[in-house]
Amino acid sequence: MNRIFLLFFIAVAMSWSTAFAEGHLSEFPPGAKVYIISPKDGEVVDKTFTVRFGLVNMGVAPAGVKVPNTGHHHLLIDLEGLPDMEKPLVFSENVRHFGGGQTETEITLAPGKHTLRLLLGNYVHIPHKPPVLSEKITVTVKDQ
Ligand SMILES: [Cu+2]
Repeated sequence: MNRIFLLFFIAVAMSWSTAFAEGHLSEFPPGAKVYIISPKDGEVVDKTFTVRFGLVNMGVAPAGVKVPNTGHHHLLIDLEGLPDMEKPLVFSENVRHFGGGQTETEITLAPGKHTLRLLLGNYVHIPHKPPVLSEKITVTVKDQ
């Protein structure tokens, strides 16, 4: 009985979140492009370094603010594959939100190779359709 109730609950929760996402999708603004200004692909960086976010043909708006052709940055760190592009992005160490409208951040990573990628999300953290996604770059953090 409990299991059936749980499955029912999951089904309701899933349909709710799909319906929620459908009502909150934002279209890809014409000519939009997001990219990492620095570091450059292949760069060797200190343990703590600054990542600068570049955005073309779109504006940055804080999370919660619904303005056409805007969004806020998400930094994908060492993320395998891509998140679900039709749902609000999760908050994690690998998916960092800049809901304040920040255009750069300082991060600290362990020595070795890491991948970085930017993904724009709209006012409810859902990627645009199609997504405004940067190239994935690889940096090497110095061993000290
Ligand atoms: Cu977000």
